[in-house]
Amino acid sequence: MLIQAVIALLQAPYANLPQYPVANTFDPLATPGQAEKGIALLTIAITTGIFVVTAGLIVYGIWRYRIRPGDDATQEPPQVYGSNQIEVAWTVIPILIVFVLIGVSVRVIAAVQNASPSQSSVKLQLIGHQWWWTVNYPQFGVVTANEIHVPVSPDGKMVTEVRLESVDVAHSFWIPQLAGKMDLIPNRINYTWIDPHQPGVYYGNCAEYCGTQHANMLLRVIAQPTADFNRWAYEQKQPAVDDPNAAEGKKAFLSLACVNCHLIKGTPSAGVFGPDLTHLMSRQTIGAGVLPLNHENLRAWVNDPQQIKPGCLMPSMKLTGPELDHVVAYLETLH
Ligand code: HEC
Ligand SMILES: [Cu+2]
Repeated sequence: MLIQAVIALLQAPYANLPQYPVANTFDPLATPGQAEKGIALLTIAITTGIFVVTAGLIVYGIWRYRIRPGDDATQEPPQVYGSNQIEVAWTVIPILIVFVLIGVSVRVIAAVQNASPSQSSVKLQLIGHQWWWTVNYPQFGVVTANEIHVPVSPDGKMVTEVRLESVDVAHSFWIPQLAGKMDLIPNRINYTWIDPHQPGVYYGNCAEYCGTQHANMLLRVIAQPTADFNRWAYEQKQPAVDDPNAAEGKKAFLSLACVNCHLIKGTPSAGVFGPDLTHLMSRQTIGAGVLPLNHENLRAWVNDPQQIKPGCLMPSMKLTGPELDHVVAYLETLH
């Protein structure tokens, strides 16, 4: 209860949406996820059958031909060599099983890949970095990081097309309840799509080992009613808030190397090596899900990200105490 209350508090902006933090492949809530669950169940059914038959035969053999009183322990049992029927059977049956599984998988892969999204689909470009995600909406002029907002698609019609790219190594997109896995590969463009049938916050992660902080390369999909999604996109498109109360922090930020790596729309800070910070405070987490976004965590992150996400590609900027306070105060105005 307490933990849930704390989580709800931390995620206040979307507290009204159901959370799906246990990413359960067997409880899919989007069309590609449902198709993939079908393959998973069929594979489990077939392999369970194989296990039961082989384990059963082994147990039967052990029991049926066990040593009994009066057996001569020095005497070898009769040796039987070769049986064409049996050899053919245990070659052909596994081949058939493999082809059935290939056929079913190919059919689902083709169905997901060839589905032609409607003209009205939301187009999203997802770029993998060590160890975070750029989330780009070219249609709306919106760039953000680590959190994907999409319209909910109760009838499977309001589809979000996801174009997957990588700037460094291979990553993989996996939101177990929606779709995946689809790799993000350098110098290649892959596509997939999602159509969450219910509003909610769906958790996912990078599913391809991509270096030290691979395990902290998390991703969230926030599926909202279309009107809420449009409002979010409109707000994200705006340049950063320019709060005069944070002028000192802004000055400090702009005088530091932060500007080489971070973009804050409407300021001279135009780096793209790190996440876009224009609407930092609209997100739920920092460091691609490593910590919830709140004052303490943000301060600790800016002070030394290497303490929180060792090996991540943001160095400690070694700010002095007052400088750190000002910069964090400025970041906290970026709603
Ligand atoms: C060398 C480039 C670089 C510099 C300089 C840099 N950062 Fe970063 N920053 C990054 C990278 C890369 C990440 C993403 C790290 C990750 O999640 O693995 C990041 C993440 C962040 C985040 C978390 C964003 C999010 O949504 O997860 C904040 C806040 C941040 N930086 C603030 C700053 C501030 C303030 C400064 C200057 C004092 C600064 N950064 C300097 C590269 C840099
Ligand atoms: Cu990765």
